[in-house]
Amino acid sequence: MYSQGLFLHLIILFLHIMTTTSATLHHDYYRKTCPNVESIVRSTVQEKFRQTFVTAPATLRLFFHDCFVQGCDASVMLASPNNTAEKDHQDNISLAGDGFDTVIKAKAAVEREPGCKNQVSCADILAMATRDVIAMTGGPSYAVELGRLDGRISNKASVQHHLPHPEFSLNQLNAMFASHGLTQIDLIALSGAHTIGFSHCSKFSTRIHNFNSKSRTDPTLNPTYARQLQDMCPINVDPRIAIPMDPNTPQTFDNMYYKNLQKGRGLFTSDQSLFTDKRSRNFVNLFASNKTAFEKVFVAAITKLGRVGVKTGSQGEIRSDCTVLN
Ligand code: HEM
Ligand SMILES: *[C@@H]1O[C@H](CO)[C@@H](O)[C@H](O)[C@H]1NC(C)=O
Ligand SMILES: *[C@@H]1O[C@H](CO)[C@@H](O)[C@H](O)[C@H]1NC(C)=O
Ligand SMILES: CC(=O)N[C@H]1CO[C@H](CO)[C@@H](O)[C@@H]1O
Repeated sequence: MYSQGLFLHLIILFLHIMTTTSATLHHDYYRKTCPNVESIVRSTVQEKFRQTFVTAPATLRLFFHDCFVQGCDASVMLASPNNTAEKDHQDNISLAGDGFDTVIKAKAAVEREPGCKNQVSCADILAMATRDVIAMTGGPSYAVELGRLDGRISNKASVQHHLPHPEFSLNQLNAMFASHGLTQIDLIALSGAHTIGFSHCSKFSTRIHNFNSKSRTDPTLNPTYARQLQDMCPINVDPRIAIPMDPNTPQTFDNMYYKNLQKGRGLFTSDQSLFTDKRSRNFVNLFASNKTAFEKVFVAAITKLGRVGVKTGSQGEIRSDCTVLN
């Protein structure tokens, strides 16, 4: 037991060392061109958050989807006149509009600041806003790496094989995260984002209504929780109904997600499999028992996520409108 604890501790130390530098991104990237950018973004995000809590989960999920499809380049923000952009894929249909709105408002505030016009990318604004919503909901605050350019490509077809699905097994999740340079530990920590936010009933209906020929419900689901989910999400439920993914502390970015998994209260197969599968269970247990350890590994993992597919030089641009190419 002690040696396992020590092993996990060493991994956390190692992750910390790994995240202190990056080849292209810097914490003070806008020091000369727009020194107040972080406080401008933060006050816009704060105002939006005061209007609606959904700002937080919507922005966090938008960042994840952006980074996994074509890299962290705000390509997810691009609108297309003929509905063929990334955001038009059905996996995106559930991205709450408040995430887009947060970035659009923060970009407008940055553009209004003297000297900052056309200096700050939408991709970086999304990364800053994501850091801010995590802190605002009680999660760790961290220095965010900056220097991404906005991408020029966005299409529906690219979404298909780049986003994980809620019915994924650990093997499928690991393969998808590995294809973006992320490890199983990153996967376990980043999945902790499901400590805030909402899911539509359709995303897990098989688990509670028609799991297989032997059992109506997924046997890895806590039976009491399964009944609660059946009550909230009956078979012909209104497709617009969304329920909290962490029923205990739905508005707090804490380690409750992992405590829920220990009790069979993971909403998706992808969540519960992190505990069911012995290969990932140790980290679920660590994060459930030690919030500080979770926060450390989460910060390392989201920093890595923010480096996926970053565009520099001629690969990108600084969009003046986040939803349209220059
Ligand atoms: C590991 C694989 C993952 C799968 C299969 C997955 C799947 C999903 C699904 C199906 C929903 C519900 C969408 C809806 O019905 O509206 C959701 C919501 C959410 N996901 Fe994930 N997700 C994963 C990882 C992540 C990661 C890595 C993050 C961020 C770091 C994230 C952040 C969120 C947030 C914040 C929400 C709530 C959105 C809202 O309330 O508007 N997810 N996810
Ligand atoms: C949709 O519009 C984009 C430009 O906005 C264009 O490149 C693409 O070919 C169009 N796709 C279809 C199917 O018309
Ligand atoms: C929790 O994790 C932190 C960070 O890794 C570590 O410093 C601390 O000793 C751990 N606490 C316990 C009670 O194990
Ligand atoms: C938030 C957002 O832009 N959602 C879009 C996702 O895609 C559908 C079409 O498939 C659009 O109708 C939504 O507006």
